[in-house]
Amino acid sequence: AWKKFQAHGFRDKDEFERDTVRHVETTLARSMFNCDETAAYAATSLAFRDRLITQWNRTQQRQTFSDTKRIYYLSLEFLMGRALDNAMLNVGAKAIAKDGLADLGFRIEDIIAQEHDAALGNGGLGRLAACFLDSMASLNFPAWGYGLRYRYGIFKQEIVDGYQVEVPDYWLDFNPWEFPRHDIVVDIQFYGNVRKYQNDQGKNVVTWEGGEIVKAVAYDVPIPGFDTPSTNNLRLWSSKAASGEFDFQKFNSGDYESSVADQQRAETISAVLYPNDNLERGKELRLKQQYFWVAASLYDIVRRFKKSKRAWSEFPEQVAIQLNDTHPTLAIVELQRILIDLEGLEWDEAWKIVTKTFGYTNHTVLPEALEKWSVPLFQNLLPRHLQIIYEINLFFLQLVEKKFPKEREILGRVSIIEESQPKMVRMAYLAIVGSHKVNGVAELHSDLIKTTIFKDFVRIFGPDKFTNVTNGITPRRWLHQANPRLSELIASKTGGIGFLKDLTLLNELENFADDKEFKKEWAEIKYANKVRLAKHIKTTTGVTVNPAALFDIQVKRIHEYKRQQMNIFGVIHRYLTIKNMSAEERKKLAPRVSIFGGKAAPGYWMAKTIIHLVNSVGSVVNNDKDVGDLLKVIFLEDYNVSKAEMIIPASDISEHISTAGTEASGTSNMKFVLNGGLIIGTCDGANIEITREIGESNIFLFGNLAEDVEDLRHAHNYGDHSMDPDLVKVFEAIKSNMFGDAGSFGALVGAIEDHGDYYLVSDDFHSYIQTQELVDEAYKNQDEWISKCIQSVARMGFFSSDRCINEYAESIWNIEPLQPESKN
Ligand code: DL6
Repeated sequence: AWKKFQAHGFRDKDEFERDTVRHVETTLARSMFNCDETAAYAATSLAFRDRLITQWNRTQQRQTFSDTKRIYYLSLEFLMGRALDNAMLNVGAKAIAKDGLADLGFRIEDIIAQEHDAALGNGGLGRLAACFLDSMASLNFPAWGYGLRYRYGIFKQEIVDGYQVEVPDYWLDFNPWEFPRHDIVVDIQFYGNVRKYQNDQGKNVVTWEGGEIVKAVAYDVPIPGFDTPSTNNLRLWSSKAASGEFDFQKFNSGDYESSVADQQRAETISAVLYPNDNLERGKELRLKQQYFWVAASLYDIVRRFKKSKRAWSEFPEQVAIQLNDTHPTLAIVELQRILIDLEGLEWDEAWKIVTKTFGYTNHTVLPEALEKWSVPLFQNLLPRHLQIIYEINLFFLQLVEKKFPKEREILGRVSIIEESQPKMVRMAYLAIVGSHKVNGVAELHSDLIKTTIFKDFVRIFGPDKFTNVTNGITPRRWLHQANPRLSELIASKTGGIGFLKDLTLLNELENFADDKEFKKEWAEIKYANKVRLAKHIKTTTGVTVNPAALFDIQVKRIHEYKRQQMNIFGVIHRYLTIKNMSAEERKKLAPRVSIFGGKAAPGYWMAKTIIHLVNSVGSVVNNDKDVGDLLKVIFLEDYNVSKAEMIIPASDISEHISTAGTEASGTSNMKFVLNGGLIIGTCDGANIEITREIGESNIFLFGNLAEDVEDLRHAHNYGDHSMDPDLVKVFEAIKSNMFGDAGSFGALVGAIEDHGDYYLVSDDFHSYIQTQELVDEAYKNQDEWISKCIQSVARMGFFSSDRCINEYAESIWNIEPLQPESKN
C-alpha cells in the first residue's frame, strides 16, 4: 500500500543512502567512520529537507501563478513536535529510510529520537494549530501559517524532590527545518506620536512618527502534506535590532554595556514564549510580541496581494485571515491602519474589506483567559492603533444604539473599551466586531459563548455570525506516527491506508469488533505499547510498573479547572480503600497504574501544589509493600508532543474530567480514543460529541452538567456546601501528614473546604469514584473491553482535523483546494 506514496521521497534506499552520506561528508564535514547518531539525524533530515524544498518551491509557484485565494492562519503558538518522522511519513519514504539507516548501522527510532521538539506552544491551542497546518497541506489548500520564532519554547520541566523546576528550552542549536530569509525583513514601529494635518491637496492625513524601529526577519518552515506534493509554508518572525549589531561609538568610548543594550532589547521581543495556558497577564512585552508578529505578517500578506495589481475591494476574495484566539486581534486594527493611513482608502470602504477578511476562533470561556489590555499601555506603545480602536468602537456603539435605542446599559456591556480604572481594551469584543464569523471549538462551547460571554453580540449581529467548528486531530501523527502497529493492523482490515486521508473509513472496523483473531492482535499491540511506556517509567522514575495493570492516564496542562486534584484525591481514596481490604478482597481488584503528566505555569502556585501532591502520594504508595502492584502513582516529567506520541497509545483509560462548561473542547480525548483507549470524563467540551459518535456504552461519563454549575456555585457561596464523606476521609489522610507535611497542601484542601469549591470537586467526587469502580469492573472483562475499544476507534472518523479544515474552508474562508497537476 505504501508504494504509491513514495513518489515525493526517494526512489529507493540506495538513493537515500547516497544523499545521507553526501550530507555527512560535505554539509557536516565528517567521515562516515565518525558519524554518531546526532550526525546521522542531521544528515537524514537534510536529505529529506532537500525533497521538501523542491516540492515547497513548486507549491509556492503554483499558488502564485494560479492567483487563487489563500488562507493565512495567525497563531501565537505552533506546537509542532518533531519534524523528521512526520516528513518521512508524509512523503511516504519511512520504510526506505529505515532500511537505509540500518545499512548505515543505525536504528531509525534512535535517529528520530535525536530531534529536539519544536515546542512553540503551551497546550491544546498550539497543537491544534499544528494539526491544522498538516491538514491544510494534505488537503492541498493554499495556506500559510504565521507565528513567532521564539528562541525559547515552553520551558523544560524537571521534577526535583517532587516539585516542578523550570529549565529554559533553547531549541535552536541545530534546526534543519527552518530557512532564514535574510532578504525578507520588515521594519516594525513602536511608541512615537501621531500627527494629523492637511496635505497640499487639502486632504486630512494621519502619520505615525518617531518611536522605535525593530526589524522582523522571516524564517520559513516547510509543511509537507500527506500523500501529496503540496508543501505549505509556516513563516515565523524573529526580532532584530534595526541599528545593526551595536553602537561602535559607544563601544569605543568604553560604554560597552549600552552599546549592546538596543540589540538585546530588540531581540527580547521574540525571545520567549509566555508559558501560560488559559491565563492572560497583561505584560507589555506580550503586547509588543503580538503587534510585532501581526504587523510583520500583514505587511507580508498585503505585499503579496499588491503584486496581483487587483483593486482593494478584491482583497477579501484573495485573502482569508483566521485569528487563533484573540492574540492576533491587532491584525484587524493594523489592516484598517494600512488601508486608511498608508493606502488612502476611506474609513467605510476600508472597514468593509477588513470585516470580510477576518474570522475569529474563540478557545475559552474562562474569564481569566480573556485578553484585556490597559488603555495607557496601548497609548504609549501603539498610539495610532488606540485611536483607530476608539473609532471602531464609536461606529460600533452608534450601530448598537440605533438597534436598541431603549437599552442604554447594553452600550457599556458591549463597548470595546471597558470603563474600569484604568480603562481596558477588550480584545475578544474587538475580534468579534472586526470579523465576519466567530466560531467556538466544540458544540457545547459554541453554544456557551452564544448564551454567556457573547450573548449581547448575538443580539446585535444576529446568530448567523456565530458558528461551531468542532476541533479535530491529524490521524497521520496521532495514529500512524504514534502507533504504527495499530495503524498497520487497521490498514489490513480497511483496504489499505486510505483511512489516513478519509478517517470515516475506520467504520469498516465495526465488522471486526467481535473477531477473535483481530482482537488478539489488537490486545497484543496495546500490551506492547504499555511495555514501552513501562520501560520509560522505569528509566525516568525508577518505579517498576506491571504492564498488565490498568493504565489510567491524565496528561495535559495542570490547571484547577482540568481537575488533576480530583484525580489524585481519587487515587488517595483508592489507596485508603486498598489498605482496608482483606486479602480476599484485594485479589478481586484490578491493579492500576495512575499516570499523570503536564506542566504548571511557573507562576501558578496551586497547579504546582497539585504536582507536588501527586509526587508525594507516589512516594508513599509506590513504596508500600502492602499495596504492591495493586496501585502505582507516576508523574511523568516534561510532558511534550513527542512524549505524548509514546504515552497515548499505552492508555487503557484516560481522564478528561474538567468541571462541566470549562474545557472548550479538549483534543487529547480524541487522540486517546483513536489509539484504542477508553475515557472517563465529564459532559464537557468534545467529550459530548465523542459520546454521540462512539455510543454511551463505550465511555464512562459522570458528574454535574454545565447547566447546573452556576446554581451549585451560587449555593456554595451562600454556605450550602456539604462535603462528600469520602472526600472528607481523603482530606483527613492528607491532614494526618500521611503524604508529608500537610501544610504544603493546605491551600489545595482549603480551596474546596473553605473557599467555595469553585471547580465543584466535592460535588462531583461521589459520582467520579463510583464511575471509577465501573471502570474497574469493565476492565476485568477484557474480551468486552477490547470490543468497546475497537468499536470506539471505528466511530472516530468525525474527529479528523481534515473534516475540521474542510468545514472552515466552506463555512468561513470560502476557499477551494488547489490540486497539484501530477504526483511528481
Ligand atoms: O481549541 C483548542 C484548545 C481546546 O481544545 C481546549 O479545550 C482549550 O482549553 C484551549 N484554549 C486555550 C485558550 N487559551 N487562550 N488563549 O488554550 O484550546
